[in-house]
Amino acid sequence: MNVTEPPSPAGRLLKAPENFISKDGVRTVFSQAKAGRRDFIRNALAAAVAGTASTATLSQANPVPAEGGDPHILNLPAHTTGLGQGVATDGYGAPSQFEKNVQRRQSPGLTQTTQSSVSFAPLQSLFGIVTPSGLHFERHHQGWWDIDPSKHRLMLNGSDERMLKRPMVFTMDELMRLPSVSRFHFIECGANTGMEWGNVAVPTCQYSHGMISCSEFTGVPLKLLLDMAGVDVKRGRFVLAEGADGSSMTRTIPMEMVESGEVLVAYGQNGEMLRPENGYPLRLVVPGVQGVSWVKYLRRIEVGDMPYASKDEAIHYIDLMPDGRHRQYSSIQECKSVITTPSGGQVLLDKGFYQITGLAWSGRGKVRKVDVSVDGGRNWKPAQLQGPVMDKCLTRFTLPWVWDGKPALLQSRAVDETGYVQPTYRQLRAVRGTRSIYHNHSVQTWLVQDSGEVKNVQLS
Ligand SMILES: Nc1nc2c(c(=O)[nH]1)N[C@H]1C(S)=C(S)[C@@H](COP(=O)(O)O)O[C@H]1N2
Ligand SMILES: [Mo]
Repeated sequence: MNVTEPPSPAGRLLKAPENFISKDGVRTVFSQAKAGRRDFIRNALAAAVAGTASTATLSQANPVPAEGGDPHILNLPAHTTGLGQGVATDGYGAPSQFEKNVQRRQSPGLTQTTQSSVSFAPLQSLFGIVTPSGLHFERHHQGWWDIDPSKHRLMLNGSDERMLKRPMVFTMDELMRLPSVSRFHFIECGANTGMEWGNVAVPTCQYSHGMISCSEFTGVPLKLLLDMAGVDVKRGRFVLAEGADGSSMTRTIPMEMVESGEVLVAYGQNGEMLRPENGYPLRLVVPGVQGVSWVKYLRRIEVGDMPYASKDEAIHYIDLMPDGRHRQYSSIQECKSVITTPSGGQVLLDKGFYQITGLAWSGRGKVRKVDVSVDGGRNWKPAQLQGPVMDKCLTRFTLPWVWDGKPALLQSRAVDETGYVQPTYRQLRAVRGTRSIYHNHSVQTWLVQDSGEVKNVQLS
């Protein structure tokens, strides 16, 4: 990798692009400083060193008004002089037409299929920690269904009658009258960032990290249902979760996770019912565990005394180790983070002040700390964590930064409450090799080129 590449032929990209959001869904980072305003840069630099951006510094980020006045202010637009649109009489609200390029997308690096496929969430265009439901990533092994909730059933049984005394069947109505909880959690596919194992640098963080989303889920703790059905947790140390779609999705969940009360039989997502793509009307929520265990269209839970070795845990979702053996049941998503702005595909239009921001998470608890480097990991600065910092949930971090116009290598490194530190590629590959697909949680590097274009690179 070469950090001193010559300036791009187009030279500096000082002109604002036509669209607020580019066609490929990348929100361009606009420069906030005008060339020549050295005092601004100096103040911003001081603030960045101090780790905060003072109001005085930021107030200087205003562009100098155009000569003769800004026509967008001086000429009253139709929306100021005319009558706006009426309130909704029916129908479901939709985003602004100007945001239409913010979409879930299929990766250019993967075979374009529909039913057994993935669509990635546009992380680079999102704020805070909650993923809007219409932008939640999708992973279907056999396509999605919009199942009639009045016909959907959840069955509970034991692998024999000693595991569970009273096999039960619930309708949606019966489930929804039970005590429920609402909790914020991330869901990450075990294959997220999988392509990068082989040193394939996909262009944007949508494709490198977009198989993660975060929602407020509402549902009934599975523990409550199993207690109603008379589970014997001394014998029944595992449950099998089964979906109602044609993928025969079945996964083993250890009973201690269920006993903790964290595993939910969920029907709610971000204040409304689950979206069909995300398992409507019922899905399992298994906080901290890879997405495949969050069985959608959940129709059956069986209690048993050993792991089930189903196809999606015996031959899929296993990690190929350097010695040629496979690691199974490695389901917890380890501590990981990614800078979402500036990130691959974005363009910094001028040197000066930018807020670096990104997401951090851990399947083992809360994020304790995130450090950010702008020189490829030589020096680190602690980022600010935006509250609330929640258990097994995305955490937003920020760091003020003044770009000096020279190539920079941006990285983030998260530490969770167990003290676990997100590894570099070198550290991860030393243990896991290079031929895995799943569970890549390495530090990600974005190269800011002197043209302002940001590119995905790997440091060896
Ligand atoms: N029934 C069923 N459940 C499923 C799947 C599926 O194909 N069918 N895909 C799994 C995988 S691999 C992942 S990563 C998550 C994706 O959830 P999402 O589509 O809501 O993002 O659902 C899991 N649960
Ligand atoms: Mo997945």
